[in-house]
Amino acid sequence: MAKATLTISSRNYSSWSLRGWLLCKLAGIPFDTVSLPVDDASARAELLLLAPSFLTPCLTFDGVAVWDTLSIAEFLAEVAPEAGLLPKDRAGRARCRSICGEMHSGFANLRAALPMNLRARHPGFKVWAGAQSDIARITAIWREQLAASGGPFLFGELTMADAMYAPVCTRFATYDVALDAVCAAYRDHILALPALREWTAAARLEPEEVEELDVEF
Ligand SMILES: N[C@@H](CCC(=O)N[C@@H](CS)C(=O)NCC(=O)O)C(=O)O
Repeated sequence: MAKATLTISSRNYSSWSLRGWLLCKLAGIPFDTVSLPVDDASARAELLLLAPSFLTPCLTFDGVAVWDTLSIAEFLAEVAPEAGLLPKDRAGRARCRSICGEMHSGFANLRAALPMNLRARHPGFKVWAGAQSDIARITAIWREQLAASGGPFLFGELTMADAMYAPVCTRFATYDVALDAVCAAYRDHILALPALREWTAAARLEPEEVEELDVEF
């Protein structure tokens, strides 16, 4: 199989980079990771030329550039169908795509109020009402899926949906969001994934604080 390259941004702050990287891991493809330096504007600009959107993540595979995380997920499901990024049955695939789409295009309040920050911990964090309704919707999706599939992941086995919601699990841990037992168990399953642990360990080695990323990502 052709070797792919995934261009990513900060491991600590960039939730889309985390999703793209987890998707590559779940797909089981060989890939190199290129990180944009957070403190070198010209190097960032040069690397971002790889991504027509100037956003990360961007995957290059066999001469093909794929950007935007949902497109990367679909591309990888095509390249590595045996990896099970999408459920086997058509109804399951439709649900999985809908749930991924909801994450990709929605939950703006949650993203703004609880930015991903893997190194941080905010016990007793006060979540305002706008973000609460996003949390209510996300946990409703999780409860429904876990009841239907029997868990431990949203569709039983790991799929692209779990990669899409993984940064939500880290946010729930960072901001001490209270969850019922079912959702807490799901969060913990995701946080215990070896790939997520590997990413988080690398995030801890990044520069201590990038203030602007705290609000933008
Ligand atoms: N819709 C895009 C969003 C990607 C995005 O917003 N990426 C952020 C990082 S999380 C980015 O590239 N920001 C500009 C930069 O890092 O210079 C996707 O799904 O991939």
